[in-house]
Amino acid sequence: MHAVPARTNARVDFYERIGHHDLAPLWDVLRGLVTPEPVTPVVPHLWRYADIRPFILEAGELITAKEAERRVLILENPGLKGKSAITRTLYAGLQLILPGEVAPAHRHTQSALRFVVEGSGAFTAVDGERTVMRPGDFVITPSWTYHDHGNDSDRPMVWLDGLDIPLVQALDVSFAEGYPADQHPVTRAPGDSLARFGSGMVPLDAEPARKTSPVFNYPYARSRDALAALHKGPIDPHRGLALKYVHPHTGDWAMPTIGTFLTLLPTGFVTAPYRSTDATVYAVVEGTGVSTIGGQPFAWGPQDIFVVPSWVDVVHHASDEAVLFGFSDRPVQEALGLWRERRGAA
Ligand code: GTQ
Repeated sequence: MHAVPARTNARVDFYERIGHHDLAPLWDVLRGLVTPEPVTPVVPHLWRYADIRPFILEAGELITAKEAERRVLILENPGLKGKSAITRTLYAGLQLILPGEVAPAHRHTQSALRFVVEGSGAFTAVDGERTVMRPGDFVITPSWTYHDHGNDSDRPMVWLDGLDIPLVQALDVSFAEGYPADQHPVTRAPGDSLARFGSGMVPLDAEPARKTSPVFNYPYARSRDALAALHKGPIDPHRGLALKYVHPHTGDWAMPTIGTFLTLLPTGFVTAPYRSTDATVYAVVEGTGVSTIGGQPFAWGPQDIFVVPSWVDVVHHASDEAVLFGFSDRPVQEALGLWRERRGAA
């Protein structure tokens, strides 16, 4: 691209005059709009669970889940302060449900995922089916489905929420409403969706597939077993052993706006440099290691969360066998023909 044209007095005077008519000169801003490569305000960042856990529990003393509607501490990217966003299109937060609490039923056009970080045995109900959540489970709340959360266990429960809030905001398509009661009636037995859609089989005369996977809990035990079984086979040098969560009808991503995957990195494994256009949030399930993001090292352990911006090289080094859950807006980029990756240094 050529250099920015000089801002001569005559030009600046012109810009000023046309500004009053809600006009602006493209040539003065073009190079910042159509950049040769992604330019992002998003910065790499890591939240150490041990550091933030006390604040999550403190929030539990300040407000009830019911009053808050959702008692969540937002993981705000330091490059996006005040924007309630972890990347330009995605939101992430840590939600706390104390024993006996209920987060009341509502629905919204934003899609949500839950990834259990601490505790076991709380449930989320989606469209009349409850699923009990265990650490490492990946749970989906599809767009416009009623959902409430509750905790019948005797321990606090914390999970990572991932939502497409900034994307929905950019498109101005947010709709939301409460349900008249705290909890939506339960109409199906726990495990119904998984049995119906999650065993490599789907109902013979299934209704037309929806955009979001009907399997709304992908239990960690199963995903972990799959990765363990692949351990002896070939490993992608840039990605480690990586499996994506899929929609049983289409084989495509489980959610239309958020792509999710689980990665195993064997002990001592160092990934080759990798970058992609989808800024990605990682939650550490098992193991310890260091991820170097744009040359900056971030040491992580279980329950930590970190974010890799768009088009920045990442190298993961697992000190011991590690499992990482990841999510990004890749399905959106792929659907629009925009997604790119680069394997290895330039
Ligand atoms: O659980 O429905 O973190 O509506 C943000 C918005 C969680 C939820 C969030 C939400 C929810």
